[in-house]
Amino acid sequence: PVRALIFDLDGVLTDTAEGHYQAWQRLADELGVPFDRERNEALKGIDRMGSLERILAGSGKMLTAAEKLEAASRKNGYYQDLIARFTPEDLFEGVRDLLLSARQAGLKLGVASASRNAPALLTRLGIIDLFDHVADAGAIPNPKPAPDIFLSVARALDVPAPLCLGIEDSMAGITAIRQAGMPAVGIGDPAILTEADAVIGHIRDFRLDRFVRPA
Ligand code: G16
Ligand code: MG
Repeated sequence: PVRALIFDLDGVLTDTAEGHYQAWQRLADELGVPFDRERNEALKGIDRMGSLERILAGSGKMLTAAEKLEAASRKNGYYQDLIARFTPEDLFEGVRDLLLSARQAGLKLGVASASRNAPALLTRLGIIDLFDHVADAGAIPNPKPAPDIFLSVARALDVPAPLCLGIEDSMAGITAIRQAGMPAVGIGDPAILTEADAVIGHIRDFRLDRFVRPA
């Protein structure tokens, strides 16, 4: 029986996946490198510098280390402008009820987001207190698709990995969950999230009684 739920944030609990996309698109346009929604799909769940490296790879554009830092921080500024006005209204439909009923059912709840903006965003969304643990993305050695972030949340929750259910919208994140030895629920398109054990279109369709059998 599942004893813990470990959620990704961006694209699972709220629509920041679109904000990340728009911020990268703006930066790519400024740098004059090719980028579009399809390329963005592979960036979901990938950390900030890793995303920039992927955008530059194959573009023919070379940046110095200092220029890369500046570009990554410029993207983060665009992104932060987009999420500055987020409130609890911006939670995806059903999220708050899901978290409350999961807690009531005695499940531990964690967040495994690659985003360094995650704690501030969870605070703005008014749900940070519903989680037993929120990963510190800056303190995790190997980013998604490595399993480290999910394993570190499982450890903090004191629940063995196979008894944690991971919930993700990105290919990199689903790979990370499976590598961690956890069952994975994908949010999005089953044709993209092929490694997930189950895929649903939206978090509002997450049914506790489907995914979490009673102990
Ligand atoms: C998220 C997004 C990624 C983003 C990463 C780092 O991961 O999916 O697009 O690049 O965080 O975010 P930041 O630049 O805010 O540190 P997740 O794991 O929440 O989907
Ligand atoms: Mg995500």
